[in-house]
Amino acid sequence: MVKAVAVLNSNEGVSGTVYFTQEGHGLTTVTGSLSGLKPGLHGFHVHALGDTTNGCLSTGPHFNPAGKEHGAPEDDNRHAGDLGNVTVGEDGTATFTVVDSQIPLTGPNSIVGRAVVVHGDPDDLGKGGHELSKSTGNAGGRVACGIIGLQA
Ligand SMILES: [Cu+2]
Ligand SMILES: [Zn+2]
Repeated sequence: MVKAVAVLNSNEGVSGTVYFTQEGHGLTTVTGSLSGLKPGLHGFHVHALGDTTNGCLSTGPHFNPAGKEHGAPEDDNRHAGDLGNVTVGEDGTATFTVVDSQIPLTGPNSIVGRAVVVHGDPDDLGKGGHELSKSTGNAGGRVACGIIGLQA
């Protein structure tokens, strides 16, 4: 079992922790909790770079080793980092579990050392018809992010 964690920080009052586990070469399970967000859907992605020198802006685009378009987690044509949306309740918090096949913790496409990013708006999953739908899901600003690091 390989484990990783990202502690999310923000200068907009959002915080949270996201845990990743993977058994062998199997699926990766993502569990997390977030607080300080507006209620509703928020885009949730793995971005390519573990660089927060300029806040969440410097984490680069969505992790996309296969050179595909932005999409929903269940789509064939999606970025590896496309984990869809998290749902925030009226109290501003979210707890979630995501199971995914494209975000391994080992090997050439490992997400360790990259960043998890939460956005201010819903991810349209590539289907919104906006000029940004096929690149970012038009999910708005990057309100919190954290670098994914290995855990004991
Ligand atoms: Cu993102
Ligand atoms: Zn994407």
